[in-house]
Amino acid sequence: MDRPGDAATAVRAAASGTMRLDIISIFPEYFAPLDVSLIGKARERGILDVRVHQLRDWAHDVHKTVDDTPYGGGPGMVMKPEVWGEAVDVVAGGGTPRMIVPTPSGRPFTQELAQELAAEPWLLFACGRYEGIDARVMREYGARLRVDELSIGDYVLAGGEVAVLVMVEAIGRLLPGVLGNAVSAVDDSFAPGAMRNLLEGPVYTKPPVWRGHEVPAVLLSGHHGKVARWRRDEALRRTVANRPELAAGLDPETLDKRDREVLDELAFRVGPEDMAN
Ligand code: JFH
Repeated sequence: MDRPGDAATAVRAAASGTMRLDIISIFPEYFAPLDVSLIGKARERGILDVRVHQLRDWAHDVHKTVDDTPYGGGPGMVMKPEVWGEAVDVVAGGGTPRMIVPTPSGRPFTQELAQELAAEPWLLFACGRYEGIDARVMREYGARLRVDELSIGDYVLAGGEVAVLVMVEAIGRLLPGVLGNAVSAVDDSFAPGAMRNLLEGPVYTKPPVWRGHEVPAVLLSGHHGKVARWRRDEALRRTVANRPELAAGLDPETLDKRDREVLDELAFRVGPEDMAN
């Protein structure tokens, strides 16, 4: 297998459009997992070109300071704009990567956004720590680049690094040639399209009985129509149990008679929320 710097890899990059990912962080060690598994293989194949940068390389004082106290008071520290400015200027160079800044106050990172980002040639991820990055950094680069402040969920991490790992994995598996089975990525629960708003049901493999637990007989029947119907029943049940807000948003027009039976058994009502009380 050839290496990302090889001539063969450079040729493939130019021909098939390698995605370049730059990541700026004070903890580059966080990104060791990008050397393994799906993303590691994509890098070996020349599909992904990942470059991790130490933010402190652009801090000039003896202590390599990247943070300072917040204007207006309050707890914690804020990342200084000058260090970020030098880092992004050098990493972006004269180019125009799409800049992604994880933050708990960003717009949601969704499967739809992962698909949109998977079509970009170059992404630059800026990982904050402490209470975040001085807002003028996003203002400055928002005038030159497309800047997205994104949240991976409603909980507070200690910094942007883990959010970037999540986003890189979600985006990376959508790139052509990354997944062994090219069709699996388009069939995801949250992919925009037919099965949107329905979670996946349970899955099983051999043996048919394990510690006394049987695989549902319908899956061994070879009856494709019955299997599809059973899977949809299970998907509906699981969606009602785990994500009632998704189930409530199902379009009644997309529900057949059997769907309505399953939902009736669960005493679940589809449609706009009742605002009458
Ligand atoms: C990040 C951190 C902000 C401020 C009340 C709630 C938050 C701590 C950089 C993304 C998601 C993150 C995330 C991303 C980047 C950074 C820690 C930020 C505050 C006020 C406290 C620093 C967190 N989806 N969750 N977390 N932090 N508080």
